[in-house]
Amino acid sequence: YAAQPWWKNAVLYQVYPRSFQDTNGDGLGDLAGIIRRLDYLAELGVDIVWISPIYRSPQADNGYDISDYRDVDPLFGDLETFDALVARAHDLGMRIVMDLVVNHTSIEHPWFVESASSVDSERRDWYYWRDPRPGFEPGAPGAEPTNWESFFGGPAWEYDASTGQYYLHLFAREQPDLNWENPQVRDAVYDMMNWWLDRGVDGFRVDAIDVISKLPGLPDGGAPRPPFGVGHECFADGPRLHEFLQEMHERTFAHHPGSFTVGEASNASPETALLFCDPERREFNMLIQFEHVNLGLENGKFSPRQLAPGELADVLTRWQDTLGTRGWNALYLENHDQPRSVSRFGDPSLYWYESATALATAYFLQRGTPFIYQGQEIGMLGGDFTTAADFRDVESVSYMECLGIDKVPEGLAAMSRDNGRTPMQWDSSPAAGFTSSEPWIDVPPSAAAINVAAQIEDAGSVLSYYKALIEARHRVPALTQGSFERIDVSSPALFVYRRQMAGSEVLVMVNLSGQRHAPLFSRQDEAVASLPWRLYLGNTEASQTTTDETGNHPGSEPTVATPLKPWEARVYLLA
Ligand code: TEU
Ligand code: CA
Repeated sequence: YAAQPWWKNAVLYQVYPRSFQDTNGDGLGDLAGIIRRLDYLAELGVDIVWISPIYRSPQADNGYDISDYRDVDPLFGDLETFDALVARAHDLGMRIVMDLVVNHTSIEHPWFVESASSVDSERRDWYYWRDPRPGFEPGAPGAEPTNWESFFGGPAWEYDASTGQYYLHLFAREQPDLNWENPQVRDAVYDMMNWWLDRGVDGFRVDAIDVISKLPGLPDGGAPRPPFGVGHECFADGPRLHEFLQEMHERTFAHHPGSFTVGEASNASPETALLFCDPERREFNMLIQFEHVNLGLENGKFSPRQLAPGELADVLTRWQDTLGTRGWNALYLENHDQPRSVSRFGDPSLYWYESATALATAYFLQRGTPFIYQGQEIGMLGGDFTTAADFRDVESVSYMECLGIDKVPEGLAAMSRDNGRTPMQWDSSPAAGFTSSEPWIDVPPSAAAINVAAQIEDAGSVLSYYKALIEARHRVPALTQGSFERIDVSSPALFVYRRQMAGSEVLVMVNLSGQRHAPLFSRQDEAVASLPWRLYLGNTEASQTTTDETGNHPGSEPTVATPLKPWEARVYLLA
């Protein structure tokens, strides 16, 4: 086979440092905590660790508001500890990927402080400063330069009385947008990136990258497109976006061959995703897209509707088909911005184990690089948010402030980003082994039963199942290089797909519902169904997750025609 980039055969694990492992008893996770748990990650089989921002930051958005790109926040440790972390990870054969937040800085970044100091500041143009709308009292509602809404709700402009102008912030008001039109800004960003790459970092996950290029003239926006607000079309996928990304590649990654890059693009469709990840365009290796996690949010981010069976699988299939063999998918169900997948897409009360492992099987074996978010590998559930005081996230806190009530609406409790930010559940002690003191955010009650200590020795646990999936990705060539082909078995709840290449073939069958379903292969696919498949991995007792050294599965095996139990998952190899 043609030599392929290393990251196609890799599994990535995302660490949210604030919630991973505390070592100094301040209730906040830290770099020393990540170092302590690197063995756990290596043992799991992880190849890449993406660490959410650890740079110096006032923490208005948990580190996504950076005040010094070249230092570590004292909350997390220092540069020396970071270097030690990278070195230790490399010793264990893992790579370290940093979060790169360059659509905006913190208001405390010296660039912004200088920019805000006067309309004549040399750095005034490093950010977007505009006059109030003519005819309006400066600072009064309606005087914002455009009608754009911030991702976190409310206007995307903040008035600065001292210079009489507004600055743009697509996210929180503590996160002013950098002006990418200014070449000095871009130079400063690329210098900083090279500084980290030279230091030994293996790549970047590039935050909110599809909004760095704004429409010239900054016009008003039209109707909102939920879950996005007004003005989205004026800054998402802007006219110079790809020019900037190709320049970034040329100036940074091109000088660090083998570095890993994934962009985050909330606006991407499968068609536009190819613009970012087609290798010939030299931008990113892959893209974090949002279509599947935004399903059912047409009425707003905090008014989710029930998904119909098959909706999730249909979207994922479209991404597989459109990216095809040209692009490459970042495969994920969870991250620090999303609710826990079992809570959102599964059935935590009746089929916790089955739905956690079925969802895992459904996404993990597709064509692309699988991402695991900390705690997902043990089937962690969302938090328990009943009053406004339970929230920590800037987005949820300001949403509650706007509502002006104390009782938490169901949709917010279900969708709040804090669901993904509760402490990693290492054991069943009161703070889940995360800290020796009070954690910065509550540990959910489910931690008593769902934790690493309870699962690590158990071959039938969610954790062991993830381990088996990772092993499969490393062992079975078709899972990396094979084509993807969805097979219609006439039931929308059944997600059946085949991965295929010369000499290696896999059939994945997942029931994404709480009802039993029999697969009905079409005449055209009967030939596929009758191939000599042998069961390799599954989540029912009849298909225990353990296999012997030859990869063979002992015991009685369901055939591909056997009806699937609620949330049953099976993985077959061609004998
Ligand atoms: O997220 C950007 C993004 O587009 C969304 O996930 C956004 O957080 C969501 O729509 C709000 O509900 C990235 C980071 O992942 C996120 O944590 C940061 O808050 C954001 O950028 C700003 O840096
Ligand atoms: Ca700490």
